[in-house]
Order: sequence, then structure tokens, then C-alpha cells
Amino acid sequence: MMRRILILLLLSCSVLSVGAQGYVPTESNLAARKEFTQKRLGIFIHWGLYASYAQGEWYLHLGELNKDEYAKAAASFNPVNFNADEWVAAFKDAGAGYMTFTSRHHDGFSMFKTATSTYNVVDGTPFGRDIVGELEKACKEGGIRLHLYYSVLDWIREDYPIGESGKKTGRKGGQENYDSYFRFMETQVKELLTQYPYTGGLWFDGIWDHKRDQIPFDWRMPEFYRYIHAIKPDCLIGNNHHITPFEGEDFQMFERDLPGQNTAGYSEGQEMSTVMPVEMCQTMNKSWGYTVKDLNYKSTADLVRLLVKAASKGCNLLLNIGPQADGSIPWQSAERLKGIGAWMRTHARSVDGTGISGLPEQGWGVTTANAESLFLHVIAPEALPTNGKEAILTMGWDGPKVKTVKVVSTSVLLPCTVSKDGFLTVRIPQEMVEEIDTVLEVTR
Ligand code: JFZ
Repeated sequence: MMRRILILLLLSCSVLSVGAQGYVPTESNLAARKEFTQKRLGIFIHWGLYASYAQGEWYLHLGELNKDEYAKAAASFNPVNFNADEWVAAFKDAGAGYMTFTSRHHDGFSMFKTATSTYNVVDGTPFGRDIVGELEKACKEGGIRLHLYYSVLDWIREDYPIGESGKKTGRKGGQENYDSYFRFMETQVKELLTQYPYTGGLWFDGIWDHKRDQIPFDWRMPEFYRYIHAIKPDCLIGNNHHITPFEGEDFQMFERDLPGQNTAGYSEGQEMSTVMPVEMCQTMNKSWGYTVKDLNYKSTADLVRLLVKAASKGCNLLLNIGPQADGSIPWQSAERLKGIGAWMRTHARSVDGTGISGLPEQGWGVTTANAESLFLHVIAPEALPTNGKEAILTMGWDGPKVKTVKVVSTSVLLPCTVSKDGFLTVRIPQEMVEEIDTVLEVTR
């Protein structure tokens, strides 16, 4: 009993600390949050000057390169195969509702037109086109939302207070000035929100660069967020800081793990918010930015199952692609987008617009629910007992009477029984068990 009270107390404290205090989201912000959770799949794009080297987005740091040598790649950055409309069409075809694009990563190169420096795609490359601008236009026309990734950590600016990474990029040093850097970031986010007004959210990253500082580093994020919300109140702010959301944030994110799990080691002690939208990001292979040697792709089936598991926890999946230097999407990623799309065409309504069902995770899979239906996702059919002809699904059931059970892909109705001692049993003919996920729709 004492333990239960303690747990309840702890829970209520953490709920209060999530997004409470001074920040009150506007009606339009709350509406944007709601919209954000209606489509469970987003596509993450890591694309910048680093694509030239094909060694991932951390190459400037990991390769121990000098920033001015690295910057020479701008002189030949000419992604002739980049086509924003084609990207957006491919993402929509996969069933995605939004994309999140790296407007500026830790290497300090801006993929948009900025007045702060010529080290940007418009002024500093032979390509000369505004990539964020073209993506914004394509997203708007295509009806998918655009979020922009922005790194608060910078490996090239002299005024950025150097943290754990980017120590060997050849900065002169002695000019660290967070005030000046903070103003620079304000200028850039203002450019993003005013030049590309269709931008629906900002995805910050890099705060962990100072997490081991002796004297805690004050990023002044609540102040930064107030500045952003004053420009655009419905801008959804999220930050990949791996800890409980700060004041002023609008959604919570998890990196490479489902909420509640910590296999990648980024989510220790990070509890899932009960009041904000939640998103997890994951790579298709192992890298974010295009990495020529990384062919460790997850299967389409596993990616769909990840999406389904995320949806069952009320969480979006932001699935990453690292386009190549020429602006094309690696064929392995394009193939997976197509596969996900094929599945989504028949099953989207079992993930989009759904939330947590309240039923526990099962050995055979997970469940999602909307106002009308409960969806049983059989993603591990090998866990079901079989009589040779049928796979037999059983689960505890104290819910209302079951009206029908239907296979979502084919609309075939399956017989089901609810026993007096509270078990629902559905017999799935073996030939109807699908490879990726057999989705059964239960109406009550
Ligand atoms: C960050 C970025 O550094 C990475 O390049 C990518 O954009 C990813 C989505 O987000 O990844 C992290 C996050 C945390 C740490 C390092 C990299 N960390 O805690 O040291």
C-alpha cells in the first residue's frame, strides 16, 4: 500500500514537472499538437554538406578535420538530382504525414538562405538554390507538414562555448560568448519561421554537448522558446535532450528507442509525457547522414512493426533517411518507403488517428485503438498456438461485448468467442496470417 502511494506521488510529481510552470500553449498550438499525433509516421532527413564526404553527419568531428578544409566541399556541392516534389511525393506515398529536415547540423552549414553568413547553400555553393525553401513549398503543396531540425551545438563558430565535441576543428579560441551565439540562433530561427512560414515545428539537438560541465551550462532554452512562440505561437518545439521536457516545449522525443525502453542508452530516466505528443526517431540503417559503408538496413517488415509498436504507445515514428550528395535518396531507403507505403495503403487507419488502447502488450503483438475500433496487431505470429489449420489468438477480455472481428487487409470476418472467465479467442486461418502484421479490427 505504502509503495503504491509512493509511486502515485512520484507519478503526479513527474506529470506536474512535464511542461507545467509558466508556459501556456495557445489554442492554435494545442490544435497543432493534435494534428501532429493524427499521422503516426514522419520522415527524418539528415542532409547537409557532410553528404559530400559520405561519412555521416559527424565527419567533421570524428574525422578530426579542420573546418576550413571541410568547408571546401561547398565549392562543389551541386546536388543535381535533388527534387523536393519527388521527395515529398515519395514520403506521402509511404503514408507519412510530415517530414523533419536538417536545416543546420553541428557542422554549421545552413541548408537555407541566411543573412548571418555566406556559408549556406544559396550563397556558398554552385547549386545556389534554397533547399529548405524548395522543401517548404513542396510540403505545402503536397499537404505534408514540415518540421526543421536545428543544432544548438556548433563546431565552427568562435562564439559558441565549446563543449565535449568539435574541439579539433581549428577554432582560434578565446572568443566564446554565449550571449552573442544566442542572438545568432535567434536570428536564424526567426529567418526559418518567417522565410518558411509553413514550418510547423522545430527539432532542437545538441544540448547534451554540455551535459558533463562542472558548472551546469545555462542554455537559456525557456527564453529561446518564448522568443520562438512569440513569433509563431503554434510552432511545435521539441528538443533531443534526452531528459524530461523543459518549460516551453510542445512535444517530447525519444532517440532510437520506444518510450519506456532504453536499449540505445539515450533514455535513462526519461519518463513518457502524459500531456504532450511523443515522437521517437530511428534510422533505417545505422546512420543518420549518408554513410557509404553502412548497408545495415532494417527490413521493411521490422520498420512497419516499429511504427505499429510506436503507435500502440501513442507515439509517432520519425524514420530517417540520409540522402546522397547528388540529392537522391539511397535506393535501399526508397525501396523501404515503397514497402511501408504498400502496407499503409491497406492499414493506415490502424495506426493513424489511433492511440493507446489500454490493453497490455501481448506475446503475439500490440494493440491500437480509435473511438470506433480496437486493432489487434499480430506481429509475432510464432507466439500463437496453432492446430495446424488455424493460429489461435487468446487474450484477457473484460471489455464490452464483441460485435465483429475482421481482417483489415481483406475485410474477411473471423469467428470469435468470449468465454465466461474473460478470454477473447479468435481463430485465424493459417493462410490469412500475414508476414508483416496481421491486423484484426475488433468492433464493440
Ligand atoms: C544527435 C546528433 O548528434 C546526430 O547527428 C543526429 O542528428 C541525431 C538524431 O541526434 O545524436 C546524438 C544525441 C545524443 C548524443 C550524441 C548524439 N549524446 O548524448 O552524446
